[in-house]
Amino acid sequence: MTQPSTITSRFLSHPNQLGVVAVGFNGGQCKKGVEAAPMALIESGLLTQLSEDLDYEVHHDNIVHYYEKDIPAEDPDHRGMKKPRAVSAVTKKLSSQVYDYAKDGKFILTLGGDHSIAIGTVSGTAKAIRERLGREMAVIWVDAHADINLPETSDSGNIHGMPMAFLTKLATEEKKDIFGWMRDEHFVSTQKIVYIGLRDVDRGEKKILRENGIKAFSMHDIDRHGIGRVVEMALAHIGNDTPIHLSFDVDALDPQWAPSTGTPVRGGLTLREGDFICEAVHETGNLIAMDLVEVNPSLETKGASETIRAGCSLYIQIGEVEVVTPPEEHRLSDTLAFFVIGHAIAAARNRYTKWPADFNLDGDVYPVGLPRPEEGFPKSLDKPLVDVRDPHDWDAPVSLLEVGKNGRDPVVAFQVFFPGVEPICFVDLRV
Ligand SMILES: [Mn+2]
Repeated sequence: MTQPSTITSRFLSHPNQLGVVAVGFNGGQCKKGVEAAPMALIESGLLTQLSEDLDYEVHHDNIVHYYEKDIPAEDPDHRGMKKPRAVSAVTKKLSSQVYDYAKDGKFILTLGGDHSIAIGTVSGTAKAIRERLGREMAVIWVDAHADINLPETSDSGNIHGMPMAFLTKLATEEKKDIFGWMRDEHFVSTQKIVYIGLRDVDRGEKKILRENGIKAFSMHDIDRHGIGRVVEMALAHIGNDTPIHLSFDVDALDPQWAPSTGTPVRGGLTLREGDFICEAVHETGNLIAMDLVEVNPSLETKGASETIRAGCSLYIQIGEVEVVTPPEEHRLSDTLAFFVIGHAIAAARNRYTKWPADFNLDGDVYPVGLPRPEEGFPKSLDKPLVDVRDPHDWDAPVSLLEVGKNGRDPVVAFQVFFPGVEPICFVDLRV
């Protein structure tokens, strides 16, 4: 049930225009297949969905870039880094591609590729934001890994484990053809980056995070506080007046949802938690760019389409959310719930066309979590029939999930979306 975004963007002059860069690059790691992800995402209808369902004006050159011409023939290891010149040349080019869209105030979507490409995407948006707004940008890095190894602390030498180090200037290199192209305008501050989803951090990386006071929320923190609170804390750390670049590594998700990725780690985010991060960050009005990386359709081919679908789901969250007034303490009070539900019932009675100006709540309403078995609750709530949302006099998004029959009585179920809590589902049996 996708909806055009109603979020007001703070930092984009053309928030409804998407600059899309498809980056078929795998040189930051050693497994083939990740270069095929952009095509797979596009073939699964991602761009069509963004333009037709979410009303974005998609700007895309209709090319998946493989950067063959930029990749040097000779590329020996340097300081232990594998394919340093290839990654450097590709990210340099990508940085300027991203910058070209971002300097016009478009929203940037990048389809990766392995995570080394973030050296290009983040540096491109950071430069554009500095020029356009004279501001520092923040980065939310959703990942199982911290990707902040220095060349010297990396065991593998794969640069997809180092992009954060180069982007924060913790790793530097003089050689022009090995990231020596990066300038002050391309970097981000260690105080403006936040991690979510970490669960496989190298010892050297832990030291780097600690010594630089970098904010990181691990899966442990998510278990302890819940995803809603973690995202709130992450956003609070960044501050409300800061443009955000969201770099999402699909390996942040548990392999159950996204098995087809180069370095899967068990114990990750649910797809719903991943979606929530994208929604909640978009909802701030501060999101200016998003990358999705490390989808590798050739690994775990059984799970490939699932992984691609998960990837599409993450992207389309930039349209899904609507602005709502967060209820006190992020908990839906009974009164408020009944108020919302009353509207939904009334709207349902009005053939789902609009909210009535006034309504009477005269049916009993029960949260789905407290079913009365004798009433025969509908088993499946996953088939949306109609979306009861009309913000004209009430701005809580309510989604009618299913209308069925319970004996002779119609059954209505709906979900209420508030930031910071899982969607709350209700069923009414006596509409
Ligand atoms: Mn990563």
